[in-house]
Amino acid sequence: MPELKRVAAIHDLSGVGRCSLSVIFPTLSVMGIQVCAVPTALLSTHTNGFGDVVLKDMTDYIPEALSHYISAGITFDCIYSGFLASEAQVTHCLEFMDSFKGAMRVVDPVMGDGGKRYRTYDDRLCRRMGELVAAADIITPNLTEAAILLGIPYPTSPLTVGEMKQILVKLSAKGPKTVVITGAVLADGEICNVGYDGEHSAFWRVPYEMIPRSYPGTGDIFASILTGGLLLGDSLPIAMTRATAFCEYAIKTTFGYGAPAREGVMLEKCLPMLVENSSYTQYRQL
Ligand code: PXL
Repeated sequence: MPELKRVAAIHDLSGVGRCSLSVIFPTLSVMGIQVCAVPTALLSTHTNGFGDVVLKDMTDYIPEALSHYISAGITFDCIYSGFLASEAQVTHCLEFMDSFKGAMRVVDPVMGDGGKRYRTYDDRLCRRMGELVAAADIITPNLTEAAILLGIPYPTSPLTVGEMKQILVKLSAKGPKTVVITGAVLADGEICNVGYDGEHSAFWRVPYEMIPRSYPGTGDIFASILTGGLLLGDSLPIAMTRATAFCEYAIKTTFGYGAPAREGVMLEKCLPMLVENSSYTQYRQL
């Protein structure tokens, strides 16, 4: 029997808008990885552009599901968290991590984008997200989330490579060996996803073409494919390139069709690319 990796995905399920579990399931599944959903909240849509959202908080469900998994002898190769609906969910994510010691710990510290916090995140939840980051092996903030985690202003002008490296190293000093920041605008004119591998003191960048539109859920797709790549044995630069290449393709496809931005990228049209044999060579040293 082939050994398939299994991920506990502690994220919300938003019915409309192609983010979180709605994109994590298909992307990891086509990569041959089993997704076990641990929903943090059920939402009618994501919180960015559809007005008054219906939100059902699933905080109480999470520790009960964990107890069941432990008693049933179920194990996971990876604990991967994202959008959280309450401070208590940080504690529950930590309990998940403690319960499956060998599992890779990926924290996507979903808190905001474009310099702004998402409307369901307050100071206290953001502070507690810092605790989760400290327990992670790998984190995948965007630049907004990196600034929140470090308590610095959101950089509104391009960053030099030296400044970018400092941000990566400071985040890694909080605990995670591997830090990947999405959407970095660099002073040398490139828009990149940048990464730091603290174990080998290596810095990476994967440049991509900027499209003048922001699609919700692309951070989730990126983090999901990065996680999948690392679980399949990719090196960090290859996993970053795999994830960047797919996001760029999905964004350009969606932009090309003129589809409404708030509905996210046209994932259904793009998924086959994830199973094609591609060469991932665009990365460079930062
Ligand atoms: O894609 C991040 C995300 C996840 N979950 C919910 C969101 C967002 C971003 O808006 O609202 C519910």
